[in-house]
Amino acid sequence: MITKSHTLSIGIVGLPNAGKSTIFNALTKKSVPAENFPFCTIDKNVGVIQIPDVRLDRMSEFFKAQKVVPSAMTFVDIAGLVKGASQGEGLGNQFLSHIREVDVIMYVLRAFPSTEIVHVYDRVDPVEDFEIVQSELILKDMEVVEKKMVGVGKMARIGKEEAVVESRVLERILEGLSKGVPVIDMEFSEDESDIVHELFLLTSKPRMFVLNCKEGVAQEDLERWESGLKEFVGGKKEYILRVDVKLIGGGEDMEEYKELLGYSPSSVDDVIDIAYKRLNLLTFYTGSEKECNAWTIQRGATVKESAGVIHTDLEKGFITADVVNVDDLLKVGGWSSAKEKGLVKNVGREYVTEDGDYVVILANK
Ligand SMILES: Nc1nc2c(ncn2[C@@H]2O[C@H](COP(=O)(O)OP(=O)(O)O)[C@@H](O)[C@H]2O)c(=O)[nH]1
Ligand SMILES: [Mg+2]
Repeated sequence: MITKSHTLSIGIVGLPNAGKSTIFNALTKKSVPAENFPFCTIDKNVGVIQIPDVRLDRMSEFFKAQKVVPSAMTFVDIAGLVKGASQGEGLGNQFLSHIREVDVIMYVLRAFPSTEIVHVYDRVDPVEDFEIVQSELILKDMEVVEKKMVGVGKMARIGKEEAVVESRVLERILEGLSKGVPVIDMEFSEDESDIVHELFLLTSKPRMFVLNCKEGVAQEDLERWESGLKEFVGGKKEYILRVDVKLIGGGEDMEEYKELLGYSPSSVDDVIDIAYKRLNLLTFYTGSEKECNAWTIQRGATVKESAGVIHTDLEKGFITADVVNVDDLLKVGGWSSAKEKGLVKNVGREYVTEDGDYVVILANK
């Protein structure tokens, strides 16, 4: 499944007082004005930031481009969930609908003790906090699936073949959810995955974790929590970030503070980088004196699908594309020498776009 998107969005989820808004503010300090990105809504809980990209910087410098459009990332600060949110306790329900729209869920988990800032459950246990929040999402998904099953079941009983297949998938999802398994951890065939995707279930989204720490938190606690969370991100420790809100934006006393902490806390760029990896994305480029663009697409996408990110018409009318690695292009001094040196490949619709490709698309209008 290819996400055709010039931006991707990350929903910040967690218990109240976990530090979500603090981290959201740090991340979006470098927010771009919303009018640069017509697709984004104006909302104080939504921040759009540009993805730092040295290749795009070099390319726009080379072309002396009049306009530069980097890829963007949207962060959505979703208000705190507590037990019972799926039933609509507090404002829970409303915020669950915000999560539905994001590509990745970033769980912010409180890993700092404090006497002044109350923890809703009066203890520090990020792994359990995650499980509480996730079970609310699971309950919400169960509700959606159950509702869906009613309609699909009817169609299945009158013998609609697609409905029979869908109904089987729904049953399996429900069974998994009722055992506490989020959809992302269930296995589906390719056809089934399409059905699952259409449901936009909350627990089908990839997860990443931010442990909101500060100095004085014991290393062994951090390590224990990380290993507790690891299984939820396919065993990949890189999807768990230790963040210190004081340092996320960088700072002058960084080095001194690192020593105090005993590790290097993550920066805004690290968070973006990991989210990018989590979604299995790559960047490709288009550029000229007029405008230089960085585009985002999932790995595995063909050049024709990539063309669709730029414009749907380019995908529809796709004929062929010329491709060269952007660094190579700049190294040899531009298009004509890249062509002369045989670096430019002419490719068909089945070509799989690579990270760093500079593409020129030929399409029927
Ligand atoms: N000591 C300390 N306080 C923090 C930290 N992160 C957030 N806070 C404070 O905890 C309170 C709740 O944070 P907030 O970001 O609003 O939490 P949210 O409810 O998850 O959005 C605020 O008073 C923050 O200043 C942290 O890492 N250390
Ligand atoms: Mg908040």
